[in-house]
Amino acid sequence: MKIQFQSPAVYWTEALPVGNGRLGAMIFGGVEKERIALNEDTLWSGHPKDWNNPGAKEVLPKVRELISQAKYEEADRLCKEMMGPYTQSYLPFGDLRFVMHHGDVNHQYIRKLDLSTGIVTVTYNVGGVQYTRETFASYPDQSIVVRLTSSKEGMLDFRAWLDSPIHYASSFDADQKQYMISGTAPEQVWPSYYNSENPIVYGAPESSKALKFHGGLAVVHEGGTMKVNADGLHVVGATSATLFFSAATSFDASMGASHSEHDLRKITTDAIQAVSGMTYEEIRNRHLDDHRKLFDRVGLSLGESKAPSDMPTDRRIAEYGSSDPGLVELLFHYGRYLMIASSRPGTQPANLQGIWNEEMRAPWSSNHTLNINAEMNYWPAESCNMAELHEPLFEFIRRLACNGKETAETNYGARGWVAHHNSDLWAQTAPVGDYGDGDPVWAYWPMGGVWLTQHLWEHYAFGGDKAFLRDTAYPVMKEAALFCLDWLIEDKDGYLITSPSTSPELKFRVGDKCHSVSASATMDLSLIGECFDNCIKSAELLAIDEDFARTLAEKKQKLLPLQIGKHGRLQEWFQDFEEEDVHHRHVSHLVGVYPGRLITEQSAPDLFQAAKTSLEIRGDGGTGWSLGWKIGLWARFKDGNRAERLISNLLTLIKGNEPINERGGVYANLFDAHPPFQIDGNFAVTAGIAEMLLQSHQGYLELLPALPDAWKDGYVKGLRGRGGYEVDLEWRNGVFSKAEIAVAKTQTCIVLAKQKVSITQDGEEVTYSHMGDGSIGFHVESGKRYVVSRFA
Ligand code: FUC
Repeated sequence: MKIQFQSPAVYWTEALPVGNGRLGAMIFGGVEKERIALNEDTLWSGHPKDWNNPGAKEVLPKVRELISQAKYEEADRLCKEMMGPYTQSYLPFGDLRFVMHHGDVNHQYIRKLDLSTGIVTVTYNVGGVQYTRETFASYPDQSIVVRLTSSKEGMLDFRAWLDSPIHYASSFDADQKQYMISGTAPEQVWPSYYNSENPIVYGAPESSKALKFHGGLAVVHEGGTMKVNADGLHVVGATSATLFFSAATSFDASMGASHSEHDLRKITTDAIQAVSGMTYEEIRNRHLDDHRKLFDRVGLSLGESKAPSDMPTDRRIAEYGSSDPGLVELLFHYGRYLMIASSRPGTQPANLQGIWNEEMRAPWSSNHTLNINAEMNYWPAESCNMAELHEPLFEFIRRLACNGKETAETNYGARGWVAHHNSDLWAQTAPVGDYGDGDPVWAYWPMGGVWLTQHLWEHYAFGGDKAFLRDTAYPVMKEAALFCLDWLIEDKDGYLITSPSTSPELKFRVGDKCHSVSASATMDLSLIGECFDNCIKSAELLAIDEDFARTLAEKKQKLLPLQIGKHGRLQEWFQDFEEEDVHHRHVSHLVGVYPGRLITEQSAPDLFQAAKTSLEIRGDGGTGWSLGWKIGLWARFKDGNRAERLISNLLTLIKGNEPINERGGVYANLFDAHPPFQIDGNFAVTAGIAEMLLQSHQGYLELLPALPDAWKDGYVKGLRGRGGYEVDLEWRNGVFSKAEIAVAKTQTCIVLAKQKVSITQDGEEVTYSHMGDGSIGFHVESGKRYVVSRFA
């Protein structure tokens, strides 16, 4: 459960993350000079603005006409006129720094993050004195807490302060004993891939509509003295000291804008006063209780590891092999840890970097990228028992649905709501690309909203909360489906198609040229088909909207069928084009296999096989998130060894200064490396491992569907299955031995296990019947646990 090193971090991707959903910190662990890089999840550039493009409506029929005439080059060009502005950027908050007045020479240095406690500990010895620092982000107390102690009395001498790469002013308050920084965020930060002479634009602080931010730092010390001045907090001769950091911005979630009346200084000071009024033990225990309530829900054992327990994590990654399944366990738990740390009810959803970012112009603006990354972030939320941490995404979808209604109307004259490939704190819903700068192959993709609604359905499918389905999920799903109804057009054969359409980020070849937009990418049809299915089922469950559901069913029948192309692959576009890059990182056309459930072995065996062939040809390489997606896909194809190979590929150590490229892996701190750092791969591998051990997308629980040979003996505890199940599983010698299923709903439980089993409840035998397809069904009652054991 530990990520550990024997030296301080040099690169930010070697530092150790803590977070409470809103406040994030990366601990470098410098001995003399410490840097703790800080984030607050609402600190973004920009402000709400009109990003809709009424001109798109005029252009749309012309683009469609060009596509129908196979004039793709002209269509690409004209499609650029349908774009809007780039999104804004997620910003760093600043740094908490301190200088220890004991020099840099030290012994016995250890820096570690314990995932089970959410605490980063740095220990070292200077001149016979043992120094210890503990850092954590408290959710109950909304602050970052750093505890410093020395083993000998009175040996702590240090100065601590805050700074920021954003324009800021510092101040101090002698009465409150606080050091503070505040400022106003830039009004515009251009994406790092956009050439601009003036990429970071500040407004006049008095009139700027950009966000204000404020952070405060205070210290409580035992022994010694403390003074605060313009250089920071100075502690001399203390035996222990606790630093408290809290921060706020003027972002008002209910307005979706900056609220000039928020008293940031008061909000921050109140938080600091409340937390600093408690003993350290109390604060720490409150944090531990909160963290463990979430973290302890799931357990995993994949066999014995030969790696020495004190081995630094970067070495462990570099030397990873089959004798270290513990590293896979660590990677699995890390995804859960990072979600607990970056996504809590009431916070913003995890962005491309979760909540951790040190750059003013972060890669891809560290925004919400909807054509894979934002969804991927939440793949483990339900299966890995963190359903309530899914909430920030739902709230974000709700905001997108409001803004996206206007975009649908203004840009396309369509009903319902639409979101495209990128979004930000302001819930931008228009296509990006700066009105023609971007390439439509990535900038033009109107399926963002449709894909996101899958998460609303899945939350219901796992937990069975009908009120959520009725009040939160269905209204938003229905509006996304309405958009699809208006977006679909008939082709010459009477099939419903989408146009213009891209298969995210991958061009197709016609002759010696590559193009971006055509019609009916397989991904569009898969997402729309599944959105319609989910709406139809919801309407039935809620006993409403019968006519609407019937319309959707009719339209679904008329969707252009998915096709199998040359080489037996699932075709990616409406025609059997060659792709620009046969090993491209996106596997968009396979979305119906995973995370979707449109294409299964049962429902569409030929397409399922074709999808597998497509994945085979795409290969086992790719960016971090691409490897993560492929783990889940191979799990759905029931190939555990292949999924495990992809996990090994992901466990490639990437250096902190590696530029953006397509060779995925992990950094020393196990952050997923696209590279650069992108958190989606961390979440995908966690979800993928869960998918290897338990599947539930076909109406039954499938136990150990893709167990690799390398994981001989093991168990997993606390995974969730659709239908209100919580499942513990054990296996021996690669064979299922026992499952315990906790049930939240009285119903027939259907289980697919390859072995002959017996079932008991509280020691009593439970009768079951064979369902014909190898599965068994038995009656279960809400609140009870059932034990499924293999016959010896
Ligand atoms: C998509 C991907 C890139 C990157 C970016 C943030 O555009 O194609 O690889 O992950 O999002």
